[in-house]
Amino acid sequence: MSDPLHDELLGLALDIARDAGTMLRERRPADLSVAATKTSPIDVVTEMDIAAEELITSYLRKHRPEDGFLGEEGADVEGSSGVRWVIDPIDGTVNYLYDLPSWSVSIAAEYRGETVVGVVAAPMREEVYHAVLGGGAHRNGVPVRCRPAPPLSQALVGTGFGYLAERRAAQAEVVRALLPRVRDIRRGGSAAIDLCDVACGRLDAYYERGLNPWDMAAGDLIAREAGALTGGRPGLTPSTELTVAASPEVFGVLQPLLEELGAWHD
Ligand code: LIP
Repeated sequence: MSDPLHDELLGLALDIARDAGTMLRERRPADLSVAATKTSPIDVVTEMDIAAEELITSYLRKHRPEDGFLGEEGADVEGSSGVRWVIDPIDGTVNYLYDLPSWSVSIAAEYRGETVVGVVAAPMREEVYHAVLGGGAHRNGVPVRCRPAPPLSQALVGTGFGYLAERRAAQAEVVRALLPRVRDIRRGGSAAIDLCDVACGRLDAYYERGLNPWDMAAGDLIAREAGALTGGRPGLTPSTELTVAASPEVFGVLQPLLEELGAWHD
């Protein structure tokens, strides 16, 4: 039996993720440039990231004025309803800047600290992924499940890299050691899409060090509701230190290997 609060939060998230995705796709300036940088000269923000976050937070605040917000581009409001929205207005900003198609709008809703709704819109794929806690994962409204597990040597593994040279050097060493032990590596550029690809069986696994809450909040729930396991270092939940998502059998082999390879530190 569905929860009326979850249903309301899902409806709002689906509506505004789709609208923001349409705005980003149809109004992307041909001469889009970098508006600002954050942790390094390659950690960029565009005017469209800022515009999309404003569009999303304004819509949600209009419908649920007592909720809290955490957004990549600065939204940080303590609410009083128990609900907090965790928003990445463009996940895959560098791809969006270069007009590459792998970017998404990621919106999660937490209730009393637990993610209960996750929505990821991938406009250039014409796909919207969603999950409600306990309600399964969906792509364009159709249920999805993670891929039956292959041996690690036949696993297609997604990953990503940070914006600081020292961290990228350490991450390259992990990939160097991992690559001969798996089918192949994919680096898509949007953690939210990578997590949804695990949910849909398009990746056997995904891992990354350095993600922010807004990168992973929605995709983590979608992956788990599709039957994947997610975590960080052994015994820990996904975090900035390390995020791992995979079908259970692949997860059971990959997580200890990433621990051995030091994927959790620079
Ligand atoms: C991106 C992540 C991606 C990571 C990039 C970047 P952003 O988020 O989704 O997985 O590898 O470095 O952090 O910054 O585009 O919202």
